[in-house]
Amino acid sequence: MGTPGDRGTSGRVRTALARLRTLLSPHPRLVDWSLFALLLVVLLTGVLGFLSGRPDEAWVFATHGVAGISLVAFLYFKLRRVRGRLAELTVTRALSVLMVLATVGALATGVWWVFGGTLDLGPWGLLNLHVGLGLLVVPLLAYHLTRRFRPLSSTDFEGRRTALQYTALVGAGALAWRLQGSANRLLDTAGATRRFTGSRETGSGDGNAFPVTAWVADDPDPVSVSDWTLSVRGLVGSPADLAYAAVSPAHEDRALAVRTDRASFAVHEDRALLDCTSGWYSEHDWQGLRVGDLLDAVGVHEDAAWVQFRSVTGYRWSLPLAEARDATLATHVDGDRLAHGHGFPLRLVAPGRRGFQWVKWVEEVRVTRRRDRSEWLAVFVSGVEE
Ligand SMILES: Nc1nc2c(c(=O)[nH]1)N[C@H]1C(S)=C(S)[C@@H](COP(=O)(O)O)O[C@H]1N2
Ligand SMILES: [Mo]
Repeated sequence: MGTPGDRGTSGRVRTALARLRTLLSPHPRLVDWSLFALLLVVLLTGVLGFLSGRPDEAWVFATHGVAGISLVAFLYFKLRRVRGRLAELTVTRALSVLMVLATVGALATGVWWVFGGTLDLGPWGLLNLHVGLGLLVVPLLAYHLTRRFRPLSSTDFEGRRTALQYTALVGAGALAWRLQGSANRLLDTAGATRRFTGSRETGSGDGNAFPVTAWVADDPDPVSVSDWTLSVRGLVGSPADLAYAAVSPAHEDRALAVRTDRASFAVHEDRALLDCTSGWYSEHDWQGLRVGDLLDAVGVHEDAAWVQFRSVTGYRWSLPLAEARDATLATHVDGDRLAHGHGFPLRLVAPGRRGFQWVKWVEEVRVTRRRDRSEWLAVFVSGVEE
């Protein structure tokens, strides 16, 4: 309802929007292939993001964001074209609908996260839901391709027009991605304190007061230092078993355990930032021993290339030898003894690596020639099988 004048205005706006859509919308098959390409980029950078945390890897997250936002326009063109097909619902179409829902859900949770949203799903949060929805797209997309694959042909391209359309659409995506940063600061949302990885700050510099996180199900009983030793094995000159007193700062726990015949180590301190893929980060001064000092004490074979850190739970991760030497096996955080949840008596501090690689409750350091591929599986199942 409204006056004839209103109708005139809204009519004109509608005509203008329709014209803009016609102007910007690529050939249908090109829309489909662009959607596929953008989904691939978003999925690959999403997975790669789990392994990225150093500032020079920021492009991974920028690409993820820009491609995600660009997806919206192509999704709109596509849905406008196919919405009539829903009248007759087949299994293939139902799965396509599910794929659209998962994609829109992943986009919505991603945007919500960027603007500071949170969600409490028991052990999981909003970012985990975002990842879950994204992963759900993978099999649905594979199935969709087997049913609906249509090759691109050169007639789908319209030269300059197509080039301009893509410049406008992806440019708009990049601009929107840039503007969200300013919008976040302006509105002062919880999203404004994000790192380039998307993680938000919590508990930095405050000892043990930061979240305790298990990747999936690792939840061992507290480790008693009287039953615990740090074993150094693999390609080393002289394998060693060290008591807590040998790896902890000299002023602490002298009476706790009989020293082995090894010299104890210089206290090493490193300020490093733990960035968990579930969306938080915390920066601390970690005290412990430098892995390089430990390796020097036992001697490393010439053909050693990897150092694996193994938890009492079976959880394990490897670092290349040179990087491992600079890592820390921490007994303390900000001068406080590590709490059980944070990995007492010993946890790996691997600067620049994502949190899941900072193995807690370390009981063995293993020097190897080749990387142990099974650790990928161990990260997921450790704690589950018990
Ligand atoms: N043994 C073991 N180490 C582990 C984990 C685990 O589940 N088991 N979780 C990892 C994950 S996902 C993160 S983010 C950090 C979290 O360390 P925090 O619990 O001290 O915050 O530890 C990592 N080290
Ligand atoms: Mo994590």
